[in-house]
Amino acid sequence: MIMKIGINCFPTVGGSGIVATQLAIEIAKKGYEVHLISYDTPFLLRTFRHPNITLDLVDIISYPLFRDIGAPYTILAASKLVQIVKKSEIDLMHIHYAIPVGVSAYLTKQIANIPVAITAHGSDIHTLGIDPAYNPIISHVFNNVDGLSTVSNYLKEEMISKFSSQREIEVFYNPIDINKYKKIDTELCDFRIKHEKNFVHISNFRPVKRAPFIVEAFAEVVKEHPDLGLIMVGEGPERKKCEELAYKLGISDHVIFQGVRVALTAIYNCATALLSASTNESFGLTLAEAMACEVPVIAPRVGGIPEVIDHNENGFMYDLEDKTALIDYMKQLLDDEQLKLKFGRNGRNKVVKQFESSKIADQYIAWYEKLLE
Ligand code: GMT
Repeated sequence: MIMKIGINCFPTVGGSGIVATQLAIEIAKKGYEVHLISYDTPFLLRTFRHPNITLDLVDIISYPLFRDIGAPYTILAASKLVQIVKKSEIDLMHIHYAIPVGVSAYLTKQIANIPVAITAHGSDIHTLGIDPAYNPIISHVFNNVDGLSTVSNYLKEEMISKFSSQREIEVFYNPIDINKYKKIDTELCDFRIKHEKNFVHISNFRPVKRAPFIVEAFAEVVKEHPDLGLIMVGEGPERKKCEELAYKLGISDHVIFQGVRVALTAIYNCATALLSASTNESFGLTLAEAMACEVPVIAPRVGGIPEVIDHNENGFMYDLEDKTALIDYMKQLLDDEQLKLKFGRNGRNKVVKQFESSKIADQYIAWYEKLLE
């Protein structure tokens, strides 16, 4: 049966929007009709078009009375979802990130009588979702939609414990496009012209990413490796703090801020390792993207990261506050090219086996079919 699927996501560069759009692309390639719904063009669709994907934008209608609270997005999104279900005869609506559009999806189910599935991604559970300001409503939504899924076993356990959900919850890991994220020749890479070896950090610089911790660790390593760079990709609240810290530590010449970038493959390929310092990470999309490029990864042993990194096989994990361990692992990978190559190969193999986007899309499709039975 060829289904018509509505997929709602955030359009921004954050993980849930990338995952939702990658899924939309994969199922469109498999012949399904996809309606992608967001309030702006999702990041991946800015450079990709497919005839089976229709983009529907939520109308953001403001009003002077809403000045202090913002436009009521939950209602605006619900109205758009209901319109699309009716106009395009959608079979199933799939929502990515539970807040606030999980509530819009719940309303859509009541109004348009359509099966609704929600995929929880991370902060919608472990940060916002547990807050009493959101928890009762999101719990109710979770208990009254047709399907729930999430991106790691870690987050599934959080959903069960924090939302007292008795529902079945599927786990689908983040899909990685292994044709886009792969090893490439970086002989001519600009970054390598500046510094022969580089570490890379990619994030939205929110406090949960603890980017300053990376700058501090790098400052120690660069003392022994003067021809070393740190490429910081992304934008967010702590970027300025990182720039100031790099200046204070006297390493500004070594730390390169790139802002938000579309083409990440070349940047990953310049890395001795991808560095993460997140205090929590339900999966860690960029870790898997780097692994697909045969780049080792170093990250804290938190959240769903142990489901992505196999310690000492494709990367290293360290205890959250253990900066000495992070520094030591960075040095090991700088000093041992064979170790770096081995971790890289193992990482790619793991991604191909477990996170390859077409395979993950098949898992979602099987789930949709089950929900529509
Ligand atoms: O930025 C987003 O869109 C969501 C973000 C979050 O804060 O929840 O990312 C989450 O979803 C990604 C895709 O499933 C995961 O790879 C990230 O690990 C996860 N982030 C966190 O848990 C902090």
